[in-house]
Amino acid sequence: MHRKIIHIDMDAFYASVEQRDFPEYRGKPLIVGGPPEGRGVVATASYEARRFGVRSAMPSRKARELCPHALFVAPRFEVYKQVSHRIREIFRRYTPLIEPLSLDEAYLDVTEDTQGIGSAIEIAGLIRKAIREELQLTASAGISVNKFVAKIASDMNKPDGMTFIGPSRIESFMEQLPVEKFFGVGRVTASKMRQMGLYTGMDVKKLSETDLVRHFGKAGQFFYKIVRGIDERVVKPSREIKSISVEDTFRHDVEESGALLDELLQQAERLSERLEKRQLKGKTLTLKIKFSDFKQITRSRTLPQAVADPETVKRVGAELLEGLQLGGRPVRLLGLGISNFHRHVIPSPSEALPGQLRLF
Ligand code: DCP
Ligand code: MG
Repeated sequence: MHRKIIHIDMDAFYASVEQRDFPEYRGKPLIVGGPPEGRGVVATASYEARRFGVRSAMPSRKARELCPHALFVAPRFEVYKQVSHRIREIFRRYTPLIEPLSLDEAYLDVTEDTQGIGSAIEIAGLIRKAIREELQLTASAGISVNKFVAKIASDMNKPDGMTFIGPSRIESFMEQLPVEKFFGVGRVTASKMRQMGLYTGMDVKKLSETDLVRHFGKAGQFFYKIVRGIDERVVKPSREIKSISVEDTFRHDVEESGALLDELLQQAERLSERLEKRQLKGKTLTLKIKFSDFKQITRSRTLPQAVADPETVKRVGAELLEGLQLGGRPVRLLGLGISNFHRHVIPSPSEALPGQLRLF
């Protein structure tokens, strides 16, 4: 049973966002990065500038030599981050298994077709369409049965393209692949490989696993497998924070309502601090209480607006506590949490259509 992995990578990401937001940059060689007068470097360049040889990480001074009429603009990271969140929301419509590699790039495991779309190629197409229509940006996609091949594939028809490499093509694809494209092969390893006469996957395939490990250490094991089209690395979803809470188990049970309120107000302070540190705001506040007999209750309130400030957290927390009418019942644990940070678009299990994809 093969997995279905999609790798999505935005085209000339920062530059495309700038060209989207400022029509006067469209169709022009645009460089996002440090100014050419200083010692800055190019973060990225529009495809119009790439024609002149301008590349990411190149000194801006050199970029201006190559393309004297290029426009230089400073990056707006906050905007790129927001766009990145919007892209991830689109991904989530099709799978919860998303592993972002950077703001503009992610692996998706769509083996389980939660929406009943039918094929991974179609899913990739729908994602690219949504990105184009909702964000006015283009993305390229690679589709295959593992991460390695999907990632290389997404680069093959850039910009605004899509490449599918199915199971039957993987081995021949890997055989012709230059070793420089291997995952984790830096310049040092690549030149060592060339010295050994290893230029393509086919060359590497002729070596035994023992030989590869002798020459390249642990990476040798990976090379042995990858030239045979085997990459078992799973798509690891980034753990998104769903809630933040603080709680305390008291050394002695607390019965007095004033003392309990004091504890709660302290917790509200701590909770608010943690939220602000992470720059999060949430709509739902939850109070949790465990009694001396270990029975536990929670009470939540959802506010019309997301909050993080200590005053609101204290006020709502105190109201929740008051509403409980504890009447001196001994409390062993008190906790306060906040959740509901932003709207999720993952379909609930009842809406999701279970089932497997037909083979691509
Ligand atoms: N980036 C950067 N410095 C680098 C490489 C990239 O600041 N050395 C930033 C700018 C890019 C973004 O990360 O827009 C995404 O990197 P990519 O390598 O995916 O490059 P692009 O998306 O710009 O272009 P491509 O169309 O080749 O994906
Ligand atoms: Mg990109």
